[in-house]
This record gives sequence, C-alpha cells and structure tokens, in this order.
Amino acid sequence: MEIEKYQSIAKAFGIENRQFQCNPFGTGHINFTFSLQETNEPEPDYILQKINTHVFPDPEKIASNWNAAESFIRRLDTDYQMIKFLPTMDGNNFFRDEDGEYWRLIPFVKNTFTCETVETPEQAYQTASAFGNLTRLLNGVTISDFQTILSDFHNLSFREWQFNEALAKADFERLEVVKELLITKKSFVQITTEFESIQKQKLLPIRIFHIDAKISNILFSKGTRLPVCIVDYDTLMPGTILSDVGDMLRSMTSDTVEDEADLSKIKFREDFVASILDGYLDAMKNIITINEKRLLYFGGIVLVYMQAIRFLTDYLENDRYYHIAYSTQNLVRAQNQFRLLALMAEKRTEIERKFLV
Ligand code: GN1
Ligand code: MG
Repeated sequence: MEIEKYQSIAKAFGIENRQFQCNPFGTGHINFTFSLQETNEPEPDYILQKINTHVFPDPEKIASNWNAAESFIRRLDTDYQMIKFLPTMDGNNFFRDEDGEYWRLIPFVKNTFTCETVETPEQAYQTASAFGNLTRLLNGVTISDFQTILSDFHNLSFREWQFNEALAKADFERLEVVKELLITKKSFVQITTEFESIQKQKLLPIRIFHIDAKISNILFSKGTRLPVCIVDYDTLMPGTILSDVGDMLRSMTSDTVEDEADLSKIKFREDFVASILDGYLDAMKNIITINEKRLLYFGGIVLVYMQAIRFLTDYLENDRYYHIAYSTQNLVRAQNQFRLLALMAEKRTEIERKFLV
C-alpha cells in the first residue's frame, strides 16, 4: 500500500502517531486484509481491511447487521465476545478514501490463531457449538431488522443460473480444460432439484446465520486451543440452516485445505461429522425444528456442491470474483470440492440414518 494512502487511513482512525508495519494478512478470498504491528511487538494490534466493493457494493449493510446483532446479544449475554469495528475519528463505520474505497479497523485479538483445517473432533464440536450459539442467541430478533447483504447468496438455483451464463460465454481454452468436470457436475444436479423442492415447500425457518461458517472464521486460543470468538460478519444475514451447518461440514470434515491439488489426499473424516452435528445440535437443541435437524447433512452436500460450482464459474469467467495466487487455482478449488462432494454423498444415507432420525 502506498505510504500516503496508509497515512490518510491511519489519521482517519486516530492511530497516526503509532509506528506500525502494515503487512498482508490471512487467507480471505474477497476483501484485502492487512495486519498493523509495531516493531518488537510479538503480535499485531489491529487488522485493517479494504472492502471489496465489487462483491459488497453497500458495506453499510454489513455494519447495520453487525450493530443489530451486537445490541440484541449484549442484552442477553454481556460476556459474549463479538469482534468490534472501531469507528473513525468522525464516528463513521468506515473510512472512505479519496478513491471511494471503504476501509475498516478491527482490534487484533491477542493469543489466538486461525486454521484452515481443524485438528481434533473436540475443536470441531466447539466450533459447531460456537456457530450454533450465535444463531440461538439471535433467535428472538425481528428478522426484518436485518438486511440482505448479498441477495441470492446461498441460493443454489441462482448459482446454477450463474454457472450456465458463464459456460455460455467462456473462452474456448478454459472450456476444454473443464470438460471432464462438467460431466462430474452433471452427475450431482439432483442436489439442486432437492434444494428447490425444500425452498418451494418452505421447509426451513428463516433465522439469522453467519453464512460463512468455515473453520478459518474462528479464532482459537493459543492456550486452550478452543474457540475464543467468531470473525468475519460480512454475510451475517437472514438465511436457512443449510448455510452454516453446510459450511462447517465443508470446511471441517476434510483434512486438507480447499485448494489442495492432490485429490488423493482429500479424506472425508466421518468422526468429525459426528462432532459437528453434536456441537450444533447441543447449541440449537431448544429451537431446532424437525425439518432442520433432518436436513443438517444435506446442508453439507448443498454447500460443497455450491462452492464447487462457484469456483468453477469463476474459472470460466477468467477469475474475476475470488482472489487467486496462480492461474488454475479456481479450477483446482472446484476439483477439490467435487472430490469432497463425492465422498460426502457416498455416506449420506448411512450418516442420516445414524444421526438425524
Ligand atoms: C469467500 O473471503 P472469504 O474467504 O471470507 C466467500 C464465501 C466462500 C469462501 C470459500 C462474500 O469468503 O462465500 O464460502 O470464500 N465469501 C463471499 O472459502 O463470497
Ligand atoms: Mg467471508
């Protein structure tokens, strides 16, 4: 980042007198994240983020949902640890620079770490109960107080439509490369039919969910190695249970990262499924409906399939949505998710019979 830009941001947040090193941070695919750390300090003091306004055209909606959630939860549980966004010196949620970019500042939570894959079933249990607790705590809110930050975000029918549009417009070279994956994709298309039938029958209640409930959005304590708090409230909004339980099954059952290119390394850890479902059900036990419980594992199948087609769509569109580090990364991510999907789908009947009836 250019020094002048950094200086104007630091001034806006009133931290211009501190000597911070500003370095890229984390593994987010959408926003641009930096850590602010003083020399000789073991850990950063702040996280600075530039919002990707191609994805989030109205960042104030994120702040509005966060405020609605925070004030509701605060009345119920004063100890609940929720990441805060620091206001600018003018009292705004974001600093808008002269290019119209939105910046926000978040205090760094010390003595914590994040991970891309979970290590133990206990961590998976605790992570699932953390996401379950968030939704349970928000159970009494007025849903209409929350904005739809991104419309159709986890609507599988919309993602299929987007995929078909991308396919119709894709470059010949990329089409050639994905030929085999298109056959794989076709074999899973009944997931969308089932999803649409659930939507049509309105089987699932609308609640407030995190909607990016993957393992890397949890801060774990370096001491206990258990969750301290949830981060990334960018998509906290009304939705269904498929989203959060789905992203947890997606990101915690596999012991590899979502862009592992060696597909033979992708293992489906069934014992982690039990921990995730237990943790989530324990947290949600007083409010979960019969249909929600019955469809928990299907949530995993929907989310892995949706993520596979979102990555594939972005590959076909020449990588305009997700950050990439190399040219075939979205293709690799899609292949990875289709592999995980095959392993998950194979186990569906057995797992649903064992845990969800
Ligand atoms: C994106 O930027 P990040 O890593 O928080 C994406 C999620 C996907 C995820 C895949 C707004 O999240 O939906 O599940 O990548 N967020 C958006 O890891 O598209
Ligand atoms: Mg996110």
